[in-house]
Amino acid sequence: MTNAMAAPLAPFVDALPVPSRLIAVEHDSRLTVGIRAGTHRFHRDLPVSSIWGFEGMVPGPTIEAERGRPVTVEWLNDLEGPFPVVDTVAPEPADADGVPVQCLPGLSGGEPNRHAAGLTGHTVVHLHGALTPASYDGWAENLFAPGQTAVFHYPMDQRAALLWYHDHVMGITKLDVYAGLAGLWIVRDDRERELGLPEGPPFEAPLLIQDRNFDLDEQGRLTGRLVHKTDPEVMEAFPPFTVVNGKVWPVLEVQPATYRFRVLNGSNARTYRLVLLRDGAPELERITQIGTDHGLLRTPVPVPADGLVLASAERADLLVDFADLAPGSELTVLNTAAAPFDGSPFPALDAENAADPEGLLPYPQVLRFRVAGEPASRVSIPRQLATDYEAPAAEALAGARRRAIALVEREMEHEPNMLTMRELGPATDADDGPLVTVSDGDETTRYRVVAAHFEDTTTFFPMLGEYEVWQLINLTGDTHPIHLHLDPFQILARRPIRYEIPEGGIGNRDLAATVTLERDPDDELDHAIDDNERGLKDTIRVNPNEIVEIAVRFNTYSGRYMYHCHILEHEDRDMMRPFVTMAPELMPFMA
Ligand SMILES: [Cu+2]
Repeated sequence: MTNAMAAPLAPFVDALPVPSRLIAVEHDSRLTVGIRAGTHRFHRDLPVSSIWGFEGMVPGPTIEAERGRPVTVEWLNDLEGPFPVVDTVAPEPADADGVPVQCLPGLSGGEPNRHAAGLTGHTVVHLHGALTPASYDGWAENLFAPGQTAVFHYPMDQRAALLWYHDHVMGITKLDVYAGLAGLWIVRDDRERELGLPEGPPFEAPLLIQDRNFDLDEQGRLTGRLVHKTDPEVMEAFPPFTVVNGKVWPVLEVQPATYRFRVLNGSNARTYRLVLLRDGAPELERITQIGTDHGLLRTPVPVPADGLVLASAERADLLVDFADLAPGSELTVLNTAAAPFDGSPFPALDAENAADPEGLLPYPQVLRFRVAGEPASRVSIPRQLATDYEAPAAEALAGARRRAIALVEREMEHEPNMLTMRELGPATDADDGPLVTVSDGDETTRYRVVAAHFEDTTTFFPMLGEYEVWQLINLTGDTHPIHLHLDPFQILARRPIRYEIPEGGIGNRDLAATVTLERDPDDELDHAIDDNERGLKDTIRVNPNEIVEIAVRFNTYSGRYMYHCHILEHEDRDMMRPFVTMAPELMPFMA
């Protein structure tokens, strides 16, 4: 018995596109990138779609930079309306047959959002994962309108890694990125070259994974018109068609050789758990992960037994070995993660049965590899990769400033739920309002909320050069990928919690909750830290019933930055907060 729905598009018929490369040193490290409306064909059998893209393309060009060679980009906003995406909330979560509307193309009875239709193209560009001075980091309120340009300087004083640039406009990032405003950015350095890793085509290929949906015409045929559809029960968009480098379910011809795939989940909300199958059986042992968000791991690691989990904005640098395969062999990448993702496991052995419309995963297909041509180079995988970082020492963290943030979903009537970060400060005995208590063994800490919304007073002022430990306390039922701008961090712990929130405990600003650091009896997650999370990260998954502790040290740039959930629908609906990095000698002058 299968849950699979008949797909309205044929999988694995379009070749995987390779985004055009813009190599900075070939342009004297001065680039001009137009941001404009364009057209794009997402599948052989779809009409062309109107999009907004960098250079009018989906995805934008892959910019390649060298460590230590600063790059200047003139971002030239040439956008014009009409906004190419129909945004809608369907009136019901399922159609007359009980199929969740998010699994289906078309508007499902939803009215087009006229405010979205009226967007004319204000934008701002953020380079995710870059160590960028605050002026050029793409603050979500510092917009440039059509006809205006922004000249941003990127020092590139950072290790080799896969970054990505994308629109970051307050409140509408979910729409602008969905319209196509995203592209990859690769930093390269000598360490990677010493290791002899594949660089450039054909043996290195980026895989930018997104999900998209399209409208229907009056005859029920797919048009290419992009649709961002949510429903009364799910405020995030989980579109049914998986798109890699801009094509729905593409196929890549590979030689019998080792390939390096630079994988980014660029979806609005969907988390993927990727499994590689041949003849229906998982072959995850072909995959070795060598890098994560901020570049190389210390040592290569296998992907987790269930598959490679990537939430929105997470990256993986993978070596995949096809060298032993005969021409004609086919391998398929499937996604086994239901949505909204809550960390629940799914065995790789069952990947062929992952289709789950109830879990907003009607089509698990992602990508296919087809082996063809002559055997070529097999890369021997070095045992030692990065040597420039270690887990922070206990002594270094002993005096670290500790911060606590509760992740909270506030149920709303007649409008989508609000997701917020509640920054917690110590409560005094005089505080008689709602409190959050966190009990760890005999020790109980009492907190009150000191900030709840983006525009509330800034309360985080990290000192440059000093370690901080941030506790992310998930009091919601879903996994949130939390992203810090500026410097990378390392995960210290994932700790199971049980908690209670009294009736009415989640207010507009207040929060009452009792959190205990022990496993909830109904909790089935293992709360493990995967080997591939023990690198330099800028986005970390915080699962339900869990506190994630990270160690972060901001080193170079003073200024106002943001941290936020990278589910774009959450980020746009208030799951974002500022912080200000400070030079210590300026602190005495702060009021
Ligand atoms: Cu979130």
